[in-house]
Amino acid sequence: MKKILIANRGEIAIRVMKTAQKMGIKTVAVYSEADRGAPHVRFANEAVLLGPAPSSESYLVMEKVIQAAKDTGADAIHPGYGFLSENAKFAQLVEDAGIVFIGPKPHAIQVMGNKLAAKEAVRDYNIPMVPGIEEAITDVALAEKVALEIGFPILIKASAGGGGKGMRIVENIQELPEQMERAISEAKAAFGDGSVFIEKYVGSPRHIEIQILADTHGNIVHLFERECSVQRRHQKVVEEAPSVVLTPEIRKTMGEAAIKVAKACDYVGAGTVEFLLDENKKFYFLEMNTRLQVEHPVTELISGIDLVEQQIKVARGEKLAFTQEDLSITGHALEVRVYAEDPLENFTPSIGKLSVYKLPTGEGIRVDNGFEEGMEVPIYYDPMLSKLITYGKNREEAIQLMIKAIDHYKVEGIATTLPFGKFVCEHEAFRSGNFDTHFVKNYYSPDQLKKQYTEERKIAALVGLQLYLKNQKTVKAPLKISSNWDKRNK
Ligand code: MV4
Repeated sequence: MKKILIANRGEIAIRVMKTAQKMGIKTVAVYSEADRGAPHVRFANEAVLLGPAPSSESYLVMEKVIQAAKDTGADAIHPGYGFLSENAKFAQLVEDAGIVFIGPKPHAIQVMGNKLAAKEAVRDYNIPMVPGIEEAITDVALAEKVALEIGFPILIKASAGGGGKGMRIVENIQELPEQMERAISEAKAAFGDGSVFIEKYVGSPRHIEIQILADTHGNIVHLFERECSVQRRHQKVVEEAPSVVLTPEIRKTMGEAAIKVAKACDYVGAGTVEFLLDENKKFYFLEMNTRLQVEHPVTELISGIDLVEQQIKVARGEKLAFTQEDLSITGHALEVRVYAEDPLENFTPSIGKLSVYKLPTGEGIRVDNGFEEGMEVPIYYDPMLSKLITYGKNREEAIQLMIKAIDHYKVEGIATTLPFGKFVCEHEAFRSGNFDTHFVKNYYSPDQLKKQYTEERKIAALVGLQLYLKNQKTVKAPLKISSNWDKRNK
């Protein structure tokens, strides 16, 4: 493998290129008209213009991406996350073109892209799943029977959905017919597939996912968990590894369950198995993400494994160079996603120019960034600017370092979610580890954030006053000295 085309933009394109560079592999960037001046274009050895700004005319056009690889002689394509990364047809087209797709086989993408197909695939592997039905349901009478069996509240989920899209909580039997009808028509409209199924609703779960890595020789390992419970409307905000709630025993059984899920779909490469963990620390398989995830850096830091390097090695047909026993957790890592969104204005996208953009640096601080000072934030794509990641000996150290790093991250011209990240890191529920997927809903409001600003201003004023008083004292001293000096020189 001599040259990799990265079918993505922003921080993840640069992240992948860095590892390719380290491995002595050349890189090809692709870009849209809106991204002509983007850092990922300059970071690559070569770059190919795909088309107009909208991703539907550039980053999502499979034929253009594959043609760009052919034109530049790239022998592999890394899809990053989002865009074409979980498109089975794209993976197939890449393979058909004689190019290596750095990711799983189309079959695994296809199976895991459909929740019911995923449940069916793992059926014989003894994986804990939330009580419910494993087939698409259209008949209201049957739904009522199932719901009464498993008990309310229940959750209706779209089979083609994922990441929380197309879900509906149903509290009682009276609501069921109407909610089901709505769920079906929504699923049809959103995914072109009206299949829905029913699960018992787990009220206060934590979202914990396991990173796995599989080679083409049948070896599969897990790289422990990431805790992703702090999210807002299915958008993760803060992630960490390890999770404060997992005991070594649960970690081991969850890890083994994740490996079985990977086996069930003949998985190859880096993937993530999502679980819910309920208040009794029982875990349930939710879905599998067949790509490198945004939050992969926290796993890299605690495991010491470069996941992109492993993806490339697996794609080259190499055997994993380590076994499960070789892997262990060292330290604690946190990630705060930095979005160009205003936390005081209901997280609406904040558009404009990054008139000031300065990243924090230092030991234990990693910033996976895709932007630079003077750039406009394009409105066409995901508004994530970067990921701020800290690593410490323990959780407290990682949190303290994160708060410091947020303070040293200077952005002017647009609003970002950095203050929101700090709010989370300073919150008692987060610090104690006693939180679930309802953290943001339960504790966050713009007023809370404003209160934090006011507190900070008060402290800043007090520090300022103290400095002023101290300076008055020190100002007196040199005056004396200078008068002495004066005398001596007279
Ligand atoms: C659930 C659930 C409760 N009970 N399933 C949301 C994303 C998708 N992967 C599955 N999700 C959920 N499935 C049952 N049976 C609660 C969620 C859920 C959630 C899961 C992970 C992270 C954040 C979440 C926020 C709301 C709901």
